[in-house]
Amino acid sequence: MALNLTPDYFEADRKYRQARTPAEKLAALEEMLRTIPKHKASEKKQSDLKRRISELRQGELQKTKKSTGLDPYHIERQGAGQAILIGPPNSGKSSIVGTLTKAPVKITDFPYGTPTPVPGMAHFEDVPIELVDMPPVTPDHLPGGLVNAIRNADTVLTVVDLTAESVLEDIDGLLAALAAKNIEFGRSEADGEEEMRVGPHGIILCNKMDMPGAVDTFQMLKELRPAEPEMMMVSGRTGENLDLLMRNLFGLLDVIRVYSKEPGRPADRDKPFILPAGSTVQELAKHIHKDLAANLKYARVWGEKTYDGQQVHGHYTLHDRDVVEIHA
Ligand SMILES: Nc1nc2c(ncn2[C@@H]2O[C@H](COP(=O)(O)OP(=O)(O)O)[C@@H](O)[C@H]2O)c(=O)[nH]1
Ligand SMILES: [Mg+2]
Repeated sequence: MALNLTPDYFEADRKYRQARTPAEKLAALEEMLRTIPKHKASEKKQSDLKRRISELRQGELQKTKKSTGLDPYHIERQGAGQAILIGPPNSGKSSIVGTLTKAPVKITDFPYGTPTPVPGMAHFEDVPIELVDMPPVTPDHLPGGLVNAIRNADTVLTVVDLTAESVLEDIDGLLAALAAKNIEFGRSEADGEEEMRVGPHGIILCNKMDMPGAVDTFQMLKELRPAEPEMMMVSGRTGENLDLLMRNLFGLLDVIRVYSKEPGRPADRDKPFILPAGSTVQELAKHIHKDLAANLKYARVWGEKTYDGQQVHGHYTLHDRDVVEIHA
């Protein structure tokens, strides 16, 4: 049955996906609950929203209660999005973060080399994406703080070791433990073309593809496991396929980058503005400065979908890599 979601709902959903803080997430979720069409087909979705709202409120309450002592698992979000790496000891989480970022990770051949989260900044082209290396987890050991960090991430990378005998159980065990905490990565709630998502995206990173037999093991896992969540094979040691991983992380964020330019000057290519996919010229202007949005007259756009310097209105939808000259 179709959910017949409204533009207001999609707008709230978009805000939710872009929210950086629990307070912003809470506001967006409440808006989603307010705007979702109330009928039989959307009941499950409504109760999911209610559950997320109450979890977030709980989390905020806890925070005010224990104002002393920081949550060791909480890492401030930086960059265009945050991906956190979880998985059993020695699967290669620290190696992957170490290869992609300048973070001071510790790579060890003993199990508990990473006692606290270590964030680092990785890049897809000119887009910064934060990676967070986490202490090891097992299905029986998922600390509450870590579960919260997972809920607040954009993407969860579950890292497993292709040379471990237990690789299939490692994947299934961790996914089941997360599902028990209501964190599910598949598109199980997809309803026709209307994809529903309240939690983070998930990718399973099958690491150590450089080792003998690892590629065969990966093929076997592909045959045994469902298509979702997506599985990729990588090597934290040689770096193989990590470029693909970064491209995938960028794709999942569902953002565009645009460059601003001033009349008569070249575009500022150093630092893109990162905006939710579907953003308009008006939204870019608001992002730059609220006065600019109020005084916006028109803009000129250079990009794949326009002819050079094409004049557009505020409601023009921007595309990835557009160059925009705002006239106010
Ligand atoms: N061959 C191979 N070894 C790896 C790879 N990634 C990590 N390792 C080794 O696996 C062990 C554990 O790595 P580490 O990154 O500390 O794992 P973590 O406990 O998940 O953070 C170390 O001995 C690494 O050198 C990889 O892609 N290929
Ligand atoms: Mg580690």
